[in-house]
Amino acid sequence: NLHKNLSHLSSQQVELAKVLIEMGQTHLFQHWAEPGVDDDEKRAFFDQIAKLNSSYPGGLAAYINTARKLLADSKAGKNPYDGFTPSVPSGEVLKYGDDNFVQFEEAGIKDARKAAFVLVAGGLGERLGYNGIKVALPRETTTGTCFLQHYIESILALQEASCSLAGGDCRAEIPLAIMTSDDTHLRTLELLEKNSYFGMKPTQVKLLKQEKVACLDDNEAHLALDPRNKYRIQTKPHGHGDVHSLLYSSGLLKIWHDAGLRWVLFFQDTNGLLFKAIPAALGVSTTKQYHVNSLAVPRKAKEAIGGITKLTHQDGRTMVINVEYNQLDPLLRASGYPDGDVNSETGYSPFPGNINQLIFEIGPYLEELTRTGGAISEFVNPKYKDATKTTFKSSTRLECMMQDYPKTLPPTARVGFTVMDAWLAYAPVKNNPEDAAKMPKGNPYHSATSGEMAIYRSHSLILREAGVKVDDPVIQVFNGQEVEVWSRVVWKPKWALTFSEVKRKVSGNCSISQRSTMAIKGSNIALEDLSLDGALIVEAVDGAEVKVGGPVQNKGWTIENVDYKDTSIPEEIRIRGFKFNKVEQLEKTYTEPGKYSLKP
Ligand code: UGB
Repeated sequence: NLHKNLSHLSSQQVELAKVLIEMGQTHLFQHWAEPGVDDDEKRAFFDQIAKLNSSYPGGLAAYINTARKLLADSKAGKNPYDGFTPSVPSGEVLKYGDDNFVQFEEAGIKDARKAAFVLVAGGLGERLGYNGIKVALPRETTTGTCFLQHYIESILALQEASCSLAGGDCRAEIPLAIMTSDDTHLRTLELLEKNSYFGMKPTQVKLLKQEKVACLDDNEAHLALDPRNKYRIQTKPHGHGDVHSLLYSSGLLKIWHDAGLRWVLFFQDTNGLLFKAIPAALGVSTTKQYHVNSLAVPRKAKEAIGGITKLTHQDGRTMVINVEYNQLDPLLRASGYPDGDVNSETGYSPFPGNINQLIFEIGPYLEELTRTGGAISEFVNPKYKDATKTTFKSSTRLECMMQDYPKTLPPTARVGFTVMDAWLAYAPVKNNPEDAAKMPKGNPYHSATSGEMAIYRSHSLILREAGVKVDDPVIQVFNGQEVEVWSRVVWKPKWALTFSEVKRKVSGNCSISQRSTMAIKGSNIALEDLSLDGALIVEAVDGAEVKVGGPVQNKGWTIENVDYKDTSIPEEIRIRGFKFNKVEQLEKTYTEPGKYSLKP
């Protein structure tokens, strides 16, 4: 059939057909109609093949070869960690607010103007089951700011703070790249455009769309035809590891490097606390000159985040790398830890939890990607029909994870990690209410409920550390999850990015009661002898200097339970299990520059 069709194909199509035939993929053409029939479909088939070929480092041939090798290893039951012994690694463990932490924060802010940020946001968030894109979800519902807005405002605040530390004469624009996929691309672009890029210059933001990869039908890596269209290959997502090849093939990494940037910081779609940890983590990278620095938090055994592990090979090689949550327990059991992944006497697993916030030094990173073409270590996870492992229940594909990048680095590479408290650094929104409520007691829910409550806890604890008397939280249950409810305190990133900045803006005897809400939206708002029992919302333009103090008392905002099954309530609210009733508040907005005092 193909031969009959060949004379009708362009030279580029013939080349692609040859690659497929050489790679044992003739089955793709067996059902082809006579020349002249289905020609549009045949053209579309080759367009798809061309795309699959160009978007994978080394092309389709490399993809099929790797797939055959990994499928053979999987069939033979080969352990990817064969020959390696795991042990607990040592890294930089930071304590919020101490001198060391403050110094790292300052070093981080100083170098932030030489950083570029990369948000991986191509995932659909199947575990969460939310209908929209995850970056459009409110990070908290006191202000309703969505994740993407918060991320952009944090980057802009870093840019401003870093430039003023450099004497104010720098014109740095910290770039933001967002990896999207067919599932998220248009909606991400629309969110940005509808909101004028949340204050960032549109040229500062680059969207890089990841492509899906070809599915595989069997151990010989025969490409799977789409069951809905015999002229298409079935495709599935390849994973967040695509970010490396995209930064390389788009030329963006080289542009950043040539512009004198030194750091690239990767982050995920729904961690509302992340930017509290960025200054200090970047400070660790600059001070220790780490080529790779992963952020980690204490991890409960079996929590669905990877464990940072030191792996020592029989041949002497060692590496410090993330071992994904589903592999850590079997690896430990197979190598001298008969109980597997269990909590130690500290109540946590001895292996710190990877939160996939990675900081790379651009120079060595670009060098490595130039060597590898952006390809990183992959894996395959076929679901076999039976123990013979000869047929699959459904087609499979190769996958990759961005944190596996260090796997191919030489032993001379400086790879480290930084552990911070989870209350400060990590509050992802990954699980739907039903699954979250089933979490073993003591394990984090990682839900919309816990994600929002963690924001209030973090802000309350930071204020406490800065000397504010913040009441203890109360325990409440929302959507079947028991959470600590702290005072609902939030501030814009430009108010304070670091602990020193918070301390500069808080003075005298300040106190906040548990039932209170406080939102600070402006950079020059100082709290002086403030005693808050109710709700206080202060907004000020840059240039307006506001002192807020004295007793503020009103009925405040109350919290009402809502059920996640109640579809009369918008999805982004009901997945939290609560909403605020704005009964009474003191709300003040300063729109003109000047000096003001807000003292009721
Ligand atoms: N993502 C993409 O951009 N493209 C894809 O193809 C897939 C995902 P998940 P996962 O910190 O909590 C990771 O699904 O993969 C984006 C780490 O592997 O939320 O189960 C997606 O949009 C794990 O070690 O997480 O687990 C999202 O932003 C641990 O660190 C991000 O990739 C865990 O995250 C992560 O995707 C964690």
